[in-house]
Amino acid sequence: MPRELTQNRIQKIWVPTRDDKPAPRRAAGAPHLANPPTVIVMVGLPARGKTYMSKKLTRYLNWIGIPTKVFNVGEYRREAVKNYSSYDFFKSDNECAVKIRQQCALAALRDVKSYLKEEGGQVAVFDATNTTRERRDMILKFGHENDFKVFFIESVCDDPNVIASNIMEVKVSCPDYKDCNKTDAMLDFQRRIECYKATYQPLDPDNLDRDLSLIRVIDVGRRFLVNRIQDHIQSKIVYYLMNIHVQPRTIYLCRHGESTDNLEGRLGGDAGLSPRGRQFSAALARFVEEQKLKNLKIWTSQLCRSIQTVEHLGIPYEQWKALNEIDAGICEEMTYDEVKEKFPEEFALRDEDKYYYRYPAGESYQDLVQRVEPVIMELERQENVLVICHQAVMRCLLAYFLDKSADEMPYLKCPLHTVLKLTPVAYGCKVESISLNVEAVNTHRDRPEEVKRGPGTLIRRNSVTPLTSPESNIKKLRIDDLDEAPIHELPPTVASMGLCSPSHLPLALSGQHWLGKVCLS
Ligand code: ADP
Ligand code: FDP
Ligand code: F6P
Repeated sequence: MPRELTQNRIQKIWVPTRDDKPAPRRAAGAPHLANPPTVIVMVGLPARGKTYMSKKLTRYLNWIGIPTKVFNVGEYRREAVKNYSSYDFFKSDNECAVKIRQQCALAALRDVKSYLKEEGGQVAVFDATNTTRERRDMILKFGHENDFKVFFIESVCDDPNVIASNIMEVKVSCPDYKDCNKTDAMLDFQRRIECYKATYQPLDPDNLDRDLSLIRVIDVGRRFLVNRIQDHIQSKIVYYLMNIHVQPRTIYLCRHGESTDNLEGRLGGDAGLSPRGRQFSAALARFVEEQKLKNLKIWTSQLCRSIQTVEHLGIPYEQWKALNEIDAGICEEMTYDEVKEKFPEEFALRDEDKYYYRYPAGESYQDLVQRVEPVIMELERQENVLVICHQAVMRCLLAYFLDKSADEMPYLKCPLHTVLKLTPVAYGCKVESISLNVEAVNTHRDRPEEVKRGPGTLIRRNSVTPLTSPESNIKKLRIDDLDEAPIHELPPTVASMGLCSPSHLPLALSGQHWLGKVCLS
């Protein structure tokens, strides 16, 4: 018998009306979730862009609504070994250090497991070198035992200039080298890479690894080898990795100039610019000229106010329907006060959950993210681009670049007549806000104070790693056992790091070795 349906008031999706019958119990041994979680396993020598890809991919997956988190084994190791002394630690015959590294990997896998089984995560990125077949077999076994899909991403690059510039960009300033000058740090890191090379067994999709799901990213994305893609998420990951690049560039985001509807506080519509809106468009033309950018591309929406804004620039531009403002459905062209008066329940529902709230016959921020995803993908492919769009659309784009959660996105501040300049730096993005000094109305409405925010109905996290999370009660590797070890009993390399004897190592790193509170070195 088909069940009766009710429309969910926030998302306007039809769902079965609740009845009192208990949910069917899953028989023991029955197959688990229809779509089991995925562990992405990074593979490659140090300084091959694994952390860069892990973080960037995680940001993307979270933004499209797939809860994802990075587990960086380097951070677990730095937590366990406070005072890194030299590349000796990474020698394959340094038995004590090998054990520590193994335990750090196990500890990270334990966190992967609780993230995917208990915390609602869908994808975990296991960011370590994973350069030996033994390590990868261990991860495959872990995946099999827990019903997780496993997908490998290997970065292969032997260009010494690329490697040296990667080390210079991110490694010489990492906590391992806090008391070290850049030249010594560079040298030590290169020797560390040599240690890994001694035991590196690359993925072998033609033979030993032919049954694995994997992508090999070769020479910073010049070539790719893809094997056995299992599902939609994996194909999205492959598509994403094939579109990103590392060339320096700048992305500029702004809204159209002030419109006559903005002056009246009206939502949506297709009005033209106000006199101040036209002044902004002239100021934007001067600003673009001053930036002296090579091959700047300009994209607008298909709405009158954004096209009028760009027309002043006298530069060819591209119109994207995907950049049109959020469709406010039955509330189009009303002011917030009119919406509150005519549709008080809808107005309150939007305040309750602005990201998921869909206007009747219109869109939600969640819908917008789907609509602008092709714009993000194309932005990833391009170099310098200026995007002239709208308040809600700009918030969606900005949330992607700044790794903002679904909860924060609809309240990001994107004032009129202000350009945001985004420049890629290390693992993230620098943002500068440049006001072009043309007055405009304020169209931002803050989150109402009285709206209570309990835990959301769906997971809405941004991509933080457990050990760097700003949240207070996140797990942290407890290293008391290591610190209390009698240093004189240790092998020389380990003693110099103020470490443990093997017998003091928390061998399986069980749950009780993890405590609350974050401590960052
Ligand atoms: P790893 O995690 O492999 O030790 P990182 O991610 O910390 O290396 O290295 C960051 C650097 O790698 C950045 O300078 C970035 O530009 C560069 N990078 C990004 N993707 C790649 C790639 N596919 N191959 C080589 N280098 C890359
Ligand atoms: P990272 O450079 O990102 O800090 O250098 C390799 C390294 O990562 C070490 O920090 C870390 O101990 C190691 O990778 C983790 O991977 P393995 O367990 O594969 O050694
Ligand atoms: O008010 C300008 C505007 O771009 C409207 O067209 C649009 O409905 C609104 O901003 C989106 O902002 P919010 O989601 O905060 O209502």
